[in-house]
Amino acid sequence: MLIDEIAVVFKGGDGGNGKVSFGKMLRSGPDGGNGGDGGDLYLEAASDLTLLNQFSAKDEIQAQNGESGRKNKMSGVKGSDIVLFVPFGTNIKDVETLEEWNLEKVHERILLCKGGVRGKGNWEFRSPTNTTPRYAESGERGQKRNLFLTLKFIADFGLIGLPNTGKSSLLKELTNAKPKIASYAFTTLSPNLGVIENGKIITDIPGLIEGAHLGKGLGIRFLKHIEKVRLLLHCISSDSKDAIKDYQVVRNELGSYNKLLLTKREIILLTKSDLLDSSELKKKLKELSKTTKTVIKLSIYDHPSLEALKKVLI
Ligand SMILES: Nc1nc2c(ncn2[C@@H]2O[C@H](COP(=O)(O)OP(=O)(O)OP(=O)(O)O)[C@@H](O)[C@H]2O)c(=O)[nH]1
Ligand SMILES: [Mg+2]
Repeated sequence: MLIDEIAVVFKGGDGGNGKVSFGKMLRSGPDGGNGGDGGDLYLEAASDLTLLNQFSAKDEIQAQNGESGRKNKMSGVKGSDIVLFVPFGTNIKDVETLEEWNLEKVHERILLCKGGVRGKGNWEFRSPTNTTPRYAESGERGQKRNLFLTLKFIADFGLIGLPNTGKSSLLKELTNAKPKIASYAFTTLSPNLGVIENGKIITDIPGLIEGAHLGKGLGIRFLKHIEKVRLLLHCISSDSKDAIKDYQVVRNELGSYNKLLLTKREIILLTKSDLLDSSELKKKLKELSKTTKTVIKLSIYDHPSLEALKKVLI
């Protein structure tokens, strides 16, 4: 499961309260210490695109609170800062203030929620006119933000197409990913990610069917993922009865969801080429050349064809 959009609540730690106390000896005066400052909450970009998944089961994440002040003028310990890692390319929006941040590069870090300032203990409030202050400050609350995190980019290459066209099989052959593969439709329920040799990321988008933009099959959730891919690898199976029709069905879904998807760069992959003899293959390739897109035939059982594709991608 790849989460690419999620609402979260993040918070800085609360400042610790100041202490009210007095020394044991008669007239030894106030000795309540200050609280500790609350910890700050930072976000840092990292290269793992699945990092937003960590927030799915959590209501609120916060940095550590500062401790309260103690007797003998001892300050409470400062709360620890927390650094949360999110994928690079994450857009962060505060849904109340509408402030916005973009973490574009790995290791880029922002301070998102400041910890609350500590409260002063009663020792700090002593004065010649008030030698026995019986009050102390409360620590400030840590800064709390309601946020919406969106991953703007998922992969360099997205394998798309009708169900069962061999998308996941290709991902498995080209990368170290281990997607589920089976001879029925909708084997893949959410995109898997893999890395090809040059560090580029490739993903298998779950199969699209006619009406996907209206919610049929796995619906628009994955059309949304396609928006976040740079180049489309449109898989059409060699055993298709009508390759052009298969192509058009998927293109129609893309266009009905968002016209801009049709302007994305695209290469057609004629998959499972081992199922046809060479004259049948030629015929299929000729049909598909009507699309004016680059068409590459391949099979997971034909190693050189996979190497050739890798070269094109790199
Ligand atoms: N003969 C042959 N079969 C293949 C090839 N590639 C994949 N298959 C088979 O085709 C079936 C579907 O493969 P998947 O990789 O699961 O297809 P998919 O497009 O990811 O399917 P969905 O996730 O359901 O959309 C499996 O039984 C594969 O073993 C190929 O190059 N040649
Ligand atoms: Mg699949």
